[in-house]
Amino acid sequence: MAVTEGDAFTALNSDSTFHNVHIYFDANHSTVMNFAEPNKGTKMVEHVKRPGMYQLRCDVHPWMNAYVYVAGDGFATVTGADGSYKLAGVAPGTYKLVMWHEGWTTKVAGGRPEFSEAVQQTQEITVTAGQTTTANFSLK
Ligand SMILES: [Cu+2]
Repeated sequence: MAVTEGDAFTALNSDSTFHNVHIYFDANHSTVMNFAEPNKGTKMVEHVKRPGMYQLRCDVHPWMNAYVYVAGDGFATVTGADGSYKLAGVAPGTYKLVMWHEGWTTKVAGGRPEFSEAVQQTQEITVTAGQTTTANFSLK
């Protein structure tokens, strides 16, 4: 998911089993917080204060893994199932557009599936007033 700096995101345990939400700042893999959700209905609400990519893991269930991107400039989105995306309300100007995709090949290390390195691509784009700018990325 993608959020903006200062936004809150919620992790709700909807299962009748113990989970925890272990949040790492992805740039240096340091722990930001580690929150136990022992019961169904336990909820963690986190206000993210530092832009960047965060990885969320459950230490109980090694296959449970997610990423949250915190946009410092207020512009971020997640693609739809068909890969399309839209960023609205961008002021005219020239920008660096970054596409990030988590790794999709796995190997098992210590009982936890480890994904390959994320893929990141960058394009310089120019947004013109009253026009739609198109920028496509290709993953191979
Ligand atoms: Cu879990």
